[in-house]
Amino acid sequence: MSRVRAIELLLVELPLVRPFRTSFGEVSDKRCVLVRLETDRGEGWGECVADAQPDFSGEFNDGAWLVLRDLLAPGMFRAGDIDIGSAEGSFAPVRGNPMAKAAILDAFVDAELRAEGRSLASWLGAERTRVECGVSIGIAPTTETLLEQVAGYLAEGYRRIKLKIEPGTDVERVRAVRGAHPDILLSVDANAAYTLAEADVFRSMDDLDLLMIEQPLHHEDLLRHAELQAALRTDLCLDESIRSAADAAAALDLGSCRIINIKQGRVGGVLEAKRIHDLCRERAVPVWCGGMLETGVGRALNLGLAAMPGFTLPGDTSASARYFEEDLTAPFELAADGTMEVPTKAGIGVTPLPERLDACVTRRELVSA
Ligand code: OSB
Ligand code: MG
Repeated sequence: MSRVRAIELLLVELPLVRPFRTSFGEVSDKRCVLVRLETDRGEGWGECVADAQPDFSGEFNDGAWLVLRDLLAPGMFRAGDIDIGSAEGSFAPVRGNPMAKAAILDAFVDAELRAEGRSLASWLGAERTRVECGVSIGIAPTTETLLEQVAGYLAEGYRRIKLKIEPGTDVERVRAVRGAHPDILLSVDANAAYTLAEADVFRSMDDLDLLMIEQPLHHEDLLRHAELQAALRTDLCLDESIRSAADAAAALDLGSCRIINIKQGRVGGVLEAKRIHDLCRERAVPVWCGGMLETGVGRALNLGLAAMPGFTLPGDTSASARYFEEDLTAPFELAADGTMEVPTKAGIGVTPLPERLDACVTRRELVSA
C-alpha cells in the first residue's frame, strides 16, 4: 500500500545504431516518455512505448504526455492509498490510451516492488533466470544488405530472426534468407500492410517453414485474420490487433491466430500482459515478448515478463547494442548462446544512469499531488 506523491515526465531521445524501417515508416532516433513516480515509500520507473507519431497505434508521445499529466497522474493522486491490485482502478474514467496507462502503472508496480525488495520476475511467478532472444530486422535497402545483417545477428547468437516485410519485396527477401539459412527459426512481421486480396503473398510463403506470420492484415480485422489463418499452414501471430485480454480471447475464439505477441505497453501494462499470458497458457497457446525498441528501462521490464513459463518462443528482447551506441541504463548484453539474463534486483531491477539522462532528456515536467 502506498500513496503516490508525484510523477515526473521525461522525454528522452537516443540515436538508433541504424534506422529502423517497417511497412508504416522509418525512425532514426528512439523518442519516448519516461515516468519517474514517487510514493511515500520510494520511487519507480516506467517507459511509455508510444512513438513520436501515431503510426503503430493511435498513441504518440505528446498525446501520452497530456494524458499522463492531466488525467492519469491526478487520478492516482486522488485514489489515495493503493496497492498493485487496486492501482488500475484509478484509470477507470479514462478510455483507451493503454501505452500511457502502462507507463504510469508499471512505474507504480516498480516502486511497490522496490519498496518490498522483490524483483518483478519473482512477483510474476517467473522461474527462468535467462530468456531466449530473437532480433527484429527492419526493411533493408537491398536483399544483399539484409543477408549481411541476418548473418551478423546469427553470429552474435540470436535464436530467432524476424524480418519486417512490405508489399513488393516480401517473397523474394524471405526466400533469400530462408535459402541462406534453411534451419533457423525465421518469422515475418507485416505490421498490417496487406489486405486479404493479397493472400497469395502468404500462400507463397507457406512452404518456407516460417515460425509465424505476424500481423499480416488490418489491426481492427479479426475476422479476416481468421479467414487467412484457415487458408494457411503457417501460424499467424497477432500484435497490433491485441489491445487487451478480451481481444486475445476473441482472437483465439475466432481462430484469427495461433500465437500471440505480448507487448505490455500495447495492452495497458504488466498486469494485463500477465492476464493474457495466463489465458494463453490455459489454452496452450504459445506467447512471446514483443518489443518497441525500448531503452533499458522498458527492456528490464520485458525481460522479467519474458521469464514467465508461458513465454515459450524467443522474444524481441535484443541486446542494448542492437538499438543504441549507449543505452539509458547499464547495457543489456546477449550471451553467445543467444540468451539474456533476467534482472534479479528489486522492481524492474535497473535505474537510468543520471549522466545518460542528462545527455538524453529533451523535456521534463514534475506533477505533484
Ligand atoms: O511490430 O513488433 C513490431 C518496433 C516498433 C514498432 C513495432 C514493432 C517493432 C519491432 C521491434 O518489431 C522489436 C524490438 O526489437 O523492440
Ligand atoms: Mg509486430
